[in-house]
Amino acid sequence: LERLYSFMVRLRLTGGLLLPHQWAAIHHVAGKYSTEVIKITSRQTLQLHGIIKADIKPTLKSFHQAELTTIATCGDINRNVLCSAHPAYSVLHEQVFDVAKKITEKLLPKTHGYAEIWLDEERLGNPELEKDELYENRYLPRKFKIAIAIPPHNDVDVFANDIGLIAIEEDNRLVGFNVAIGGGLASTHGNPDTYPRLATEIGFVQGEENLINVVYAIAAIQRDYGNRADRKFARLKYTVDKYGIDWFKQEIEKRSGYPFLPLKPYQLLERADIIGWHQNHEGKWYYTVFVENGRVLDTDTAQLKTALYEIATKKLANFRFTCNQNLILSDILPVNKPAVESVLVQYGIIQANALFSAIRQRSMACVALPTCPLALAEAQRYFPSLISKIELLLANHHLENEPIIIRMTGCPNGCARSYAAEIGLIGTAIGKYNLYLGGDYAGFRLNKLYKESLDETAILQELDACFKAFSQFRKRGQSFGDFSNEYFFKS
Ligand code: SRM
Ligand code: SF4
Repeated sequence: LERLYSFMVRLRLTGGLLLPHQWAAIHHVAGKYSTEVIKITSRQTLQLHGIIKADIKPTLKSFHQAELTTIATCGDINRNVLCSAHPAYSVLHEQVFDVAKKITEKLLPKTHGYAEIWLDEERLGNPELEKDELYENRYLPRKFKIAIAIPPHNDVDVFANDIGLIAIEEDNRLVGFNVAIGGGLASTHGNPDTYPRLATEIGFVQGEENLINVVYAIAAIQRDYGNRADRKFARLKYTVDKYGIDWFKQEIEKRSGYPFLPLKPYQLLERADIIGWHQNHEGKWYYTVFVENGRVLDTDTAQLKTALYEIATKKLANFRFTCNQNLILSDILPVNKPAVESVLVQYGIIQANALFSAIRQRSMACVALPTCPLALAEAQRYFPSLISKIELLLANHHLENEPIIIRMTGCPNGCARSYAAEIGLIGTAIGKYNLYLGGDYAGFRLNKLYKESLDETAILQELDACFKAFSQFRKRGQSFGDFSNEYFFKS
């Protein structure tokens, strides 16, 4: 008798966009094969958990019928390419989204194995057809991540990626991208040689074709020079630090044939999703739903899963996922807005959204227990109740409207990007967390370790003291992250 193995599957969803029939398909697959909860991830896609081994193939086939795939969403390969999700932030949104799709295509593996194994397609039997110039026969040394931000929004946490691209707009035109390399967040407790790192900007690239060549060259350099002996040091950030930025930049220029131009100025101001109704440049509406830790399900107070299914089956909106694990119902024609509104009210979504505090709206936790095998502590199951207690502390110091970015992960891998938060909590053991402070609001600065291995009582005591100092000594308009960085880490 075989053990009852169960698995998680993750979709590849460039820029986090789903059409209504695809959401309906996922709704059915989740009901039939998984735990029924649909999880929006911190990389703008969806995961289903608890799929037993025998159901994997039917699951992937159902996805395929809905023109969806799970190819290369795990493993040592380019992962889901992120793209700013907010349709109203710029008229360039569609153009940038197309660039993200082209990068995805360029860096997809050429193997036919996925189709043969999971979709029962015929074996090609001709290795020539599967020749893969980028991945060759060895893939990359480690996972590889790319994100594109559209200023002034940094919802993608662009500098946390191996390659971060910042779209540059001049006179309402997309003129190119600033390129940053070497971001990555994981570290290992007790191993100071491992570290989180934000990507370093190296230059500006004009034109889409040049950009794709530059991105391809970076991946190829990592393939050739990345550490294949020790997986702990195999991410691009270590390759960049080992060989140096100057060498890396020259090597990209040599391989791509494109000399970088000087960096262009831009401003990143915001990482949070702005909950509620907004209108884009074409007059279409979109509604951003706060989905706590990305878990789409029905509760007593709000039946989000049912509401979304109804919106999908009536084809009232597209579905866009944000890197803050939230959902945007987008591309809503003005004539359909009342119908969407009525579904959202009927199932309690608009009422629930109105109650979320500023800090909760900016909170994010990773999956952690019980499904993540690497978790040392709870995260998404526990964080909501901790936030409720933190809300009370903030209210005591008259800080309840303070927009603080707070994130929790169950281990130092940083899947909810806890190292890039103003307050980061990183699990060390069951019920214990390291407390990090001092990241900035827009995502340009990592936080720093403030106190180690705290239980809940100690976390709340420490934060209470921090909020007290903040309310007394902050400079006018200073964010909590900037205050903490200055006040608690002055040497
Ligand atoms: Fe992650 C591994 C969940 C975003 C760094 N991550 C895992 C695994 C697959 C555990 C495993 O290897 O067995 C987790 C599955 C848990 C579960 O039960 O579902 C997992 N990671 C997640 C998600 C679902 C967290 C979430 O709650 O949203 C995110 C899925 C993203 C996606 O759609 O592809 C997720 N992971 C991230 C991020 C954030 C990001 O990419 O913006 C990071 C930090 C950035 C980075 O990569 O540096 C991240 N995950 C890791 C690492 C550490 C990588 C490293 O450099 O060492 C691991 C462990 C590993 O790769 O060995 C890991
Ligand atoms: Fe699992 Fe750690 Fe990632 Fe959380 S941060 S999902 S505990 S690997």
